[in-house]
Amino acid sequence: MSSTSDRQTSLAYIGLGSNLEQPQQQVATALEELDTLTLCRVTAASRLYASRPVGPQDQPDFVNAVAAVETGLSPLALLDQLQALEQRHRRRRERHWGPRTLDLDVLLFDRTPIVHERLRVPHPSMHERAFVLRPLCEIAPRLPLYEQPLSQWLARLDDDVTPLN
Ligand code: ROI
Repeated sequence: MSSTSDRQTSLAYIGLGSNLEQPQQQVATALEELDTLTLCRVTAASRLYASRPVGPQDQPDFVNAVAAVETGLSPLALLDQLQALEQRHRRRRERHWGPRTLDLDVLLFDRTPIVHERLRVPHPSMHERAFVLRPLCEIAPRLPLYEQPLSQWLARLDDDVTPLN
């Protein structure tokens, strides 16, 4: 987008994940596409990480990343844009907690907690997931989550998440 400086913008952190159909490519492309969404600009992106699946183990390893997105959209309008992008990747979700082509989650939206039937922010599981915290710490190590730095949350976890690039 050309400029977001003349309007009220927010900073959202988006988690990306894929474990189907060339996951590395899915995530790399999605990171570029985030920058093309209406009123969205990617201001930071983590490396890509390989991670063992959380949940059912009979599925491929995941590729995960996190992006910081400056946006003039409301949280729900951003969610709509992310879901449309998932659909353009022909998102498949074979079962609950099963493999998927592309998953885009709003992790944080400014410092605003959101409780809505479509969206909860902070993402309710992010503090217990190394595949989210490891890439997020790379781009925003001092960001607080429930009044503690992200790095402290990550230090509590078994971190089997490894950078790919
Ligand atoms: N596990 C990993 N490692 N990465 C993910 O992105 C991911 N996403 C999910 C579940 C199935 C919970 N497990 C995951 O939705």
